[in-house]
Parts: sequence; C-alpha cells; structure tokens
Amino acid sequence: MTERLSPARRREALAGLPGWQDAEDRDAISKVFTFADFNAAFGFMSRVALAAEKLDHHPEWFNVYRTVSVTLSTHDAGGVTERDISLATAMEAIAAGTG
Ligand code: HBI
Repeated sequence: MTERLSPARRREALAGLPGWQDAEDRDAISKVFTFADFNAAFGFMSRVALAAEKLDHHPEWFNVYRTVSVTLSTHDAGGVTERDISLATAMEAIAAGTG
C-alpha cells in the first residue's frame, strides 16, 4: 500500500508543482486550473481522465465553465502519497499542452 508522504517529501514535491497547495480541511493537495473557455477546460478533463485511468488514481474535481478545481488524495492511505504527485505532475503536463 502506498504510504503518506513525509513532511519533507511533501514540501519538496509541492515546490515542483506550480499553484498546488495543501488543502485546508484535510490531508490533500489542491489547485484551481483556469482555461481560455469551457471547451479547453473540458478537453483538459478528458485527457486527465485517460491519464487517471492509466495511473489507476482519480481526481476529485469540480468544473465551472473555464475553471477546474482539483483535489488529490489517496483514499486508501488517508492522505497525500506519491500517486497524487504523479497525477498532479501529469495534470501540469496536460495543462501545458505537453502531456
Ligand atoms: N484514486 N484518488 C484516488 N485515491 C485512491 O485511493 C484510489 C483512486 N483510484 C483507484 C483506487 N484508489 C483503487 O486502486 C482502489 O480503490 C482499489
């Protein structure tokens, strides 16, 4: 079972993930992505969905028009693990158009 990140590793991982921060109310990381329009936002979600399936790790997300609010946590571990960092990294690549 994947273990929750140590505080040091979590800080290090977040430093490499622009705009991601610790969730206020639980052991998770979150970010709000803003796109040019709904079409771009939904395109992002479609591509992330495929990546999530490949990683067998899924986001909790909320889409309003051109924003996608994302929260990542590993339910099995009750907090943030390397799986969340992998998915956040994939999201950054997809949002940058390189993923
Ligand atoms: N996604 N975010 C997240 N957290 C999980 O613990 C998780 C998941 N997707 C699939 C998954 N776990 C399965 O591996 C387990 O439910 C069996």
